[in-house]
Amino acid sequence: MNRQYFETAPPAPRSTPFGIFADQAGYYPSDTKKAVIPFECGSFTVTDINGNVRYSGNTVSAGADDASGDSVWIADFSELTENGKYRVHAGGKTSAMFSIGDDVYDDVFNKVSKAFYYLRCGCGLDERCAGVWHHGICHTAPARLWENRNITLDVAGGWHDAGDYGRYITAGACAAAHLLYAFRLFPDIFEKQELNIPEKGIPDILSEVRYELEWFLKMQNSEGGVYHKATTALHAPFVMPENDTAEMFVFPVSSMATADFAAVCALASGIYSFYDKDFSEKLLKAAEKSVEWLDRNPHFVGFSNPEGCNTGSYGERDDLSNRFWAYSEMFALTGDNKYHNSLVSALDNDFPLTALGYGEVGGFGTLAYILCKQEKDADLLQRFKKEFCSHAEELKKKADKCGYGIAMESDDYCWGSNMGLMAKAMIFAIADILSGDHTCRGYAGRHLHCLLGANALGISYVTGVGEFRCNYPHLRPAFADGIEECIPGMVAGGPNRHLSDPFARKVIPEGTPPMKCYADDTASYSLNEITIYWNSPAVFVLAYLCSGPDR
Ligand code: 9MR
Ligand code: ZN
Repeated sequence: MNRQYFETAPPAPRSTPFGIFADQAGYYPSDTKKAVIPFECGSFTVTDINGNVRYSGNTVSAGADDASGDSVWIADFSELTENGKYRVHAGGKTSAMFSIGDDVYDDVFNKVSKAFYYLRCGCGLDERCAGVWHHGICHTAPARLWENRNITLDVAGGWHDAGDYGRYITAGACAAAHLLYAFRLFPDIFEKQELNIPEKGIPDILSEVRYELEWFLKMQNSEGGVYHKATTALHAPFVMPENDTAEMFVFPVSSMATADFAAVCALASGIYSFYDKDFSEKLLKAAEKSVEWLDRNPHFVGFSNPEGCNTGSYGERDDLSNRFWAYSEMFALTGDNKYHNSLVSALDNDFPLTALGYGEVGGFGTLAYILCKQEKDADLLQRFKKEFCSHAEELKKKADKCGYGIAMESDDYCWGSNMGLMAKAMIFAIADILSGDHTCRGYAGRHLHCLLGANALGISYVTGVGEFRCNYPHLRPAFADGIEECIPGMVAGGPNRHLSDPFARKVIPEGTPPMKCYADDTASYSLNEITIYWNSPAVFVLAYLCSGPDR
């Protein structure tokens, strides 16, 4: 059983038994392979599973690292290319075990992809697909409109957002977009992937995303507006989803939700047209209807929690990038000039053009434009490509200054920092594809290495992956199921220097360096929750790395 959620005297966070930090999944044979050592030592060795030394070398100082507060030394064992299982040793310390081989990320790729199945709502999880983590049917009762309690509607389905059981359109749109663009850019890897989910016939990832999209379609009202979220009034207690029986509400329409909905339905319509014409057509019609709503409602319709509701709000200050994304996807799908005009007008406003998050979504819009087959404005196309490529160049400079080789600065360690980490790797992946600058691959890889253990706490932030890994995320079923091993493949939010919950403030001493502001404990929602849109960029990055040129 997990530790108690409500604690009076929280235990000190578990710390790694290892003193040298490497990617606990491992490295491809041809990769650059570097372990990070947070203490001075001259030489290091790498041993195989039998304890035989297979490589030795001298460490190189990488100086003081701001975010971790440590001075670090690098053990570069790139010359070791033979398949096997290894550990790095230096100064009497050792690393967790890792592999070198062509399949080192297959398991983690499958696990982070399968995580969405475990988060399905409105159904039970079958033992054949979910193993020990099976559970009963959840959240199928009709929901009530928050603003008109006489109206009930069926909004069953989709994925639970996170550690909570809420379902939110903008969050879902971001996750679905990461997965759909991953499929679009790296289809071969998904054609081969087997996730052991109930549906058959089309690539599993598309069945999984469709599960979310079917819920999306239920969230559109008759005028084309899209309800912002479906949640209970208050966050559920830490019970299994089938035991969360409080009344479900559907909250008012927002223009962000409506725009993101239109964008994702348009994007999906193009992709599913190769598999299911009727579904694709349905998505197109839904997208058109929501874009018409946007045209009729040019002003921002934001969202904040009404009195009496404490679930996620996903409020935004404006809907500029959301509208741009919607018009760009509609143009990409249809080639219709009216959408081109609208997307160009949307660019009169200022917003980041490479952001791939749940709030700022401009990067999805630029990607839609870059990748589509329609006749495009050559200058605009160039401008969008350049945005990604110069963003990657900026990130390279930051990464080269960091002891852990990543483009994360102290300020980047905020709530859900592992999403930022993966989003940076996505920029490198996209820049690689657009520019042919293959050095980007190594930079993307470093960000994955950090996620999987090459970080200042030596922890793998993915449940079920690595010898020392996160196992107690803020995730209701993982706590309530009574099973010691967490549901696998869940990406934890990660270090957050702002310590935004009471547990974090209790266990993390003031002045702790940003990269170390983390505790693997159920109680800490600002450090250790999981969400669909923290998993989805990891799927994208892994799809990219697993589809490398020599694989
Ligand atoms: O991911 C969100 C993070 O960026 C915000 O700082 C935080 C506080 O507003 O909320 C996070 O989103 C949560 C959402 O509101 C409800 N479901 C769980 C999400 C992850 O903690
Ligand atoms: Zn549910």
